[in-house]
Amino acid sequence: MDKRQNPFHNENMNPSLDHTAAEVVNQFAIYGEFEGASSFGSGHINDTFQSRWNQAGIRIRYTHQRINHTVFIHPDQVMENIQRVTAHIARKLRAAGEKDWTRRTLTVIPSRDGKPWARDSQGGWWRTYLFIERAHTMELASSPREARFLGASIGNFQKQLADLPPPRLHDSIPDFHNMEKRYRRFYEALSRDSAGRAGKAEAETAFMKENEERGAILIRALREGKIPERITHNDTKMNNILVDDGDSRALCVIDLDTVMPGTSLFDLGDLIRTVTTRAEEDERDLARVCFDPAYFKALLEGYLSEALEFLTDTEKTFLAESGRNITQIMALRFLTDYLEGDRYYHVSRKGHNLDRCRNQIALIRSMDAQWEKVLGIIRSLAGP
Ligand code: ADP
Ligand code: GN1
Ligand code: MG
Repeated sequence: MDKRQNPFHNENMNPSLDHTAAEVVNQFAIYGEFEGASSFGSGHINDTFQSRWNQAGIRIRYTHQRINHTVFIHPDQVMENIQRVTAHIARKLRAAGEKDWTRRTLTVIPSRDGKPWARDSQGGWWRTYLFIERAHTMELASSPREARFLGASIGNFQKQLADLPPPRLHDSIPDFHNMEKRYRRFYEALSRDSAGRAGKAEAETAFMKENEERGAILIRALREGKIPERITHNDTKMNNILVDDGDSRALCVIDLDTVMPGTSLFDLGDLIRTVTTRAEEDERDLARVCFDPAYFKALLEGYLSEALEFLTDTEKTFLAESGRNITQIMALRFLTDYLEGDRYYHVSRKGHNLDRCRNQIALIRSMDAQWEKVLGIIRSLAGP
């Protein structure tokens, strides 16, 4: 196809990708007149597009994603998880008489032969969702009020999935938040130093070594059965929550590839990591990377308004540690990817992964500097 005629074409995109995107939309059970499409979103893993259709005079949009097949080696299992989880939430919303429920959970559009995915001629895996209108994602929270909504949405998401019928969901990425395994891979990358970068990351490496023991707390508690396994999202950074354009309330939890068994603390932790900071994850001006206790308090209030009824006493003892823990695992993963030559995360500049690692370490230091406040807030909201 001539790229000027290709509605998916985007100058910044890998040239083969716009072609395959255009090829794949017609495999999904979408009816109407195709009007155009473009790439969308800023995720680190998948490639996202929106398409526009005329259905008997009404403009309707869909979201299409090419699933990163290197990261998710069983895309069919990922889609089976997503289909079960979204259908379960949809049933609950409808039973509760929730208006507008198709904006409150993702809706999977099947392929024309009834599968929740379709393949392109390059071997790529694709999925399609209803495009959720009048909503946006945010990279930073701009008020404690927003932080409270975000916290409540993840507490509610965990609550909605607490009674998902068996079987157990697939582990879409086994050991995704397993700090001990992440450390093993980090040490391998460090000793191999395949990209010749270890010398540029000595301070960060030292930080990681100093914090190794503390970082293993959550995964050990889970393994030893001290905290329960639940169905969790595992990638609850705040830009994976769609927010209503009108009232800024959290509307829908998206990016469900990593929904699988985990601990509630992974999800709370990733929210703390992204909602309580005043700078984006790759901000280089580290003076701007500050943990804000007011956002932390509001986030916890929102989360606990939904989660207090199901959290065990032992889970509550780890609430404070959860944010520090997930921030540490991100620092470690960014550093490992930097050492391995940027093979995992999308990067858009030299040293991008090292910048992200430094940023996350700065956030941990800022949390540590205010740790007594963190503990005080937890005590006031969740008891001793
Ligand atoms: P990634 O894994 O790459 O982060 P996401 O699933 O988070 O991909 O999607 C990337 C972006 O696409 C989101 O931040 C959001 O802006 C947009 N998006 C994804 N799904 C939808 C949807 N169903 N409706 C509207 N926008 C969506
Ligand atoms: C990735 O897909 P995205 O951009 O929402 C990553 C998360 C990290 C995040 C860091 C499957 O999330 O684990 O926390 O980047 N997802 C996967 O921004 O590895
Ligand atoms: Mg995302």
